[in-house]
Amino acid sequence: MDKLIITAAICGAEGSKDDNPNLPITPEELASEAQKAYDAGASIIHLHVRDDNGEPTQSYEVFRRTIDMIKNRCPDVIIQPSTGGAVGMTIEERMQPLDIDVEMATLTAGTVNFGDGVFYNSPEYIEAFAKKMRERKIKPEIEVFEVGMINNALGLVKRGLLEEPLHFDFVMGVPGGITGTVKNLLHMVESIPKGSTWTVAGIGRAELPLAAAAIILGGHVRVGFEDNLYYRYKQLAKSNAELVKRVVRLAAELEREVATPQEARKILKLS
Ligand code: KMH
Ligand code: ZN
Repeated sequence: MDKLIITAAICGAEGSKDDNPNLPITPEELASEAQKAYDAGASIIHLHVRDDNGEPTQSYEVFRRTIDMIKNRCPDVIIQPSTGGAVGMTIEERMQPLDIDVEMATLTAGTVNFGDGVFYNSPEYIEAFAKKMRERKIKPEIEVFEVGMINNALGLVKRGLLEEPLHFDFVMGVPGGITGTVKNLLHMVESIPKGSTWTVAGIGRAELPLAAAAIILGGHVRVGFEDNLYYRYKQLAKSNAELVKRVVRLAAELEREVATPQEARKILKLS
């Protein structure tokens, strides 16, 4: 098995300091949180940013400033900005971080209900994100909220818009998307082309069991405040690093080594 790549999704677009006061919001807080997650064992930072009011934004300037700050603290970490942003954002807003020199970014492969809203990713949107990432040589992490989205991604491969080997993130447990069970994870894993890599982002209470399953199955793991604000039932997480450290301990018990960012680049075949 490859070494384990841990992604820290440190902020997201949905949580607030009212939900968990430890949620990082400002560029300084995001950079400090990213460094602690990196020191704990994360090799990828999945990044959302917020405006001065703490609301989600896809602003080029805010992303630029935050990424510079993170790179100053941990130069070799892989930064993966979100192109999903928040429900209701336009494609133009969501595209902005792709103008920054980043190695990876997310690419959601279909529309899904998302709580009370709709996370809109029409064929036209998906194609536009894929084209831009291909032009900019940014490796897409294909976000899959429902198993049918895998087929959408394979359609992009046929049309030359995505290049194999593909890298998937199974986001499981969003209200409106696929539920976060190990049975569903196995179905996802069995549905992707041979030679692909995958990670799993279990939402809320699905985070821990799906992380354990991914370690055993040879996948990779995403944890962090974007997916789960709690350490355990009724106990808020103190930091993203606390969630990363638990995955590192689990991996050690299961005898799976954790990848450095350089090792992660090789596993994911980043250019
Ligand atoms: N905030 C969600 C609506 C991504 O980062 O690409 C979308 C999301 C996916 O978080
Ligand atoms: Zn995200």
